[in-house]
Parts: sequence; C-alpha cells; structure tokens
Amino acid sequence: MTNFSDISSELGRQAIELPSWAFGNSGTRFKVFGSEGTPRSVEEKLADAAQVHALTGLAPSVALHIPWDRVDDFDKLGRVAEDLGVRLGTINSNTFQDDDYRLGSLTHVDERIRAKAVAHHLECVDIMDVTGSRDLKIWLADGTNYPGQGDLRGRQDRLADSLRQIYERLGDHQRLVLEYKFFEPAFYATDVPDWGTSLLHCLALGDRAMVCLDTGHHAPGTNIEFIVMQLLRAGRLGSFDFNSRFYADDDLIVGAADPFQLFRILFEVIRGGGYDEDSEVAFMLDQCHNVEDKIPGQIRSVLNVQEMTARALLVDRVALAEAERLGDVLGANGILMDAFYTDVRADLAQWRGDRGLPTDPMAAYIASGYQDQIAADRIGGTQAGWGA
Ligand code: AOS
Ligand code: ZN
Ligand code: ZN
Repeated sequence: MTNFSDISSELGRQAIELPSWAFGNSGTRFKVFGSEGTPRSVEEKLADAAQVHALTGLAPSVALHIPWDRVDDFDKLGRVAEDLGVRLGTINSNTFQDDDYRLGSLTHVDERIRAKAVAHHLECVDIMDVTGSRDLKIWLADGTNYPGQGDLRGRQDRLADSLRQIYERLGDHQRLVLEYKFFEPAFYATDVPDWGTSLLHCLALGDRAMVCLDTGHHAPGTNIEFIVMQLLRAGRLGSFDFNSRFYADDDLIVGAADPFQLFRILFEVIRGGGYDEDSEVAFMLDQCHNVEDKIPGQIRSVLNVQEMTARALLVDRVALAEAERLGDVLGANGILMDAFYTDVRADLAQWRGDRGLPTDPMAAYIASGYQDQIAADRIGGTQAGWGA
C-alpha cells in the first residue's frame, strides 16, 4: 500500500478551475432563489473565487462565460484577477440564450444565423487573445425535439463547417474544446450527444481540438471512466466539467452523489497520464449552487476533488498490475478498494497546515467573516445570476 507521504508532493500540482457562474444565483425552471452577498459584477465573482483559492490553494483560475461576463476591458479584468491572486481561464461561448438560436446555432439551417453564431465564437477568441486563455470551450444547445424537424446529417455537416471556421481562427497555443451532452434542452436529437461525435469533429479539425467531458452529461449507468481512458488513449481529453448528479444534469457538488465514481474517474486519469506534470487536461467545475451558500459550495467541491485524487494516487499500481497479470480478480479489486476506503482527511489537513493554508478551509471561511461582509456590502445593484 502506498503511503500518504509518497503522494503529498504530487498533490501540490493540483489545479481546479472555478466557473464564474457558480457564484451567481441559479435555480431550476421553478424558481431562482436570491441569496445575500451575491456578486453584482464579474469583478465580484472573481473576488469570491479568490476566496476559494486563498483558503484551499487548489483553484488558481476562473472560467468566464460570454456574454455573461463580458466587460469593456478584458486586459484590465486580467489585472483585477491577478491582484486578487487568481487568473482568467477558459472562455465559454454561449449560443443558448438568444432568440435567434431557437432552432440551432452552429448547426442552423439559416446561413445568417449560423454566421452570427460563428462570429460570436470568433469574438470569444478575440477575448482569449487579450486574457491569455488557452481554451475556447463550446457547449451547444443545438438539437431537435421531433423526428423530421431537422435533417440530422445536414446539421452535422453544417456543424463541421462552423467548427472549421472557428478552429482556423485559433492561435498556435489555443485549443477548441467541444463538450457533449446526450439530452437537454433538445429531447429528440442533440447535435453533439456523445464523446464519439465530439471526437469525430475534433479529429477532423486537428491537434488542437479536444473533447470536454462533463460528468453530468451521460445516460444513467454509463461507465464514465471508460470514456476517460479512451479519450486519454486518443490524446483528446481536453477538459473535465466536474459536478455530480442523481438524475440528469443536476450540476450538484462534485463527489456529493457518488464519491466512488469520482474516485474511479480520477484513477483512470492518473493511470492514463492525465495527472502527469506535463498533462494538458484541464480540471474544471461546472456547478450551480441553488440552495446552499455558493463560496462554501465551491470550497467543498475542490476539497472533494482533492480528497479523491489523494485516494486514487494511493492505489498501489505496481501491485495492481501484477494482480491483473496473474488474473487475480479479487486481489486486484481489493487493491483498488483499499485505496478507496483510506480516510485521508487528517493527512490532508496536515498537508494544508504544512503549506500555510487553513487545516479546515470550510471552518476558516465561516470564521473569516467574508460572508457577512459581502452580505452587508453588496446591497443594491443587480445580483448576477446564471445568465447575467
Ligand atoms: C450545459 O449543460 C453545459 O454543462 C455547459 O458547460 C454550460 O455552458 C454550463 O453549464 C454553463 O451554463
Ligand atoms: Zn458543462
Ligand atoms: Zn451541463
């Protein structure tokens, strides 16, 4: 069995990107509950994200969503982030809240609307040039609700053409990351429903096109760690959107619903080289905190990822490989489960203490008074929501 001391230095390179939208108000189709202290601007979202990083050391960057986080001066925004101790990360495009996109965006049959959707992505790349962001992440709401509503193949052909135009605009160090999702908001056919479709488009585009795996975007029972393995094997796992789900795309705190699944995913990441020093896999959260406080929700999330990473690193891979080679079915399974069942919480508290971080970031946040301060300060103005 590997010891915690053997893996503590490897934990030091963990970096989890936070989504700006996690700090705004969000909800279901039934109700969006407001909360005290919710940011009224992008700068305030960055300030909240910086709290998560200051208390955990795990979240050095923040993903932006355009147009929700559009500002006049992105260079200045980058400096604001830097002053707060974080940096701007992935730029997410948004073609799902404009009336023009009712029947699609990059797949739209109307060339005018498709060109508008492409132009939006080109604007996102302009922003990346200023922020220094590496990744343009594309999630499309495109799809159809009724058989016959659209020509499935025609939509794929137009998507390929649109993606090509966007890809050609990228700089040498930038990447296009294409996210898939099997349903919602379309309920009959989604245009990028699965990793195979995303991968096919990426392979056609070129080396800098990668797949984004959102853990909430699969049918129940899907073996997600198999997909992780396969994408790493193909060199096309660009990023994760971590969250957890009980039913559909619930966007709950990662590791809350099924910690064992998170462990299995992270083990395949590690085994496949996705956690190596030179790995370019981006680890992001894509979550909404509808009823719980948002900053503690993000703190809990990054701690959950760290905890399962630690347990996955503890797997004795030499012994596991040997058990697999010998056909020792239960022995191999036992090696994996020994690591999964190892309680690393006390070791991680000490790990944090050794690095000048609070041993208990959740308690430290409450004790800091930050929540009371923002509740008092951020009165008036419009609270940022999921979409504002
Ligand atoms: C939507 O289901 C996807 O997970 C996207 O990543 C989306 O951009 C994100 O949830 C923010 O709305
Ligand atoms: Zn996502
Ligand atoms: Zn989603």
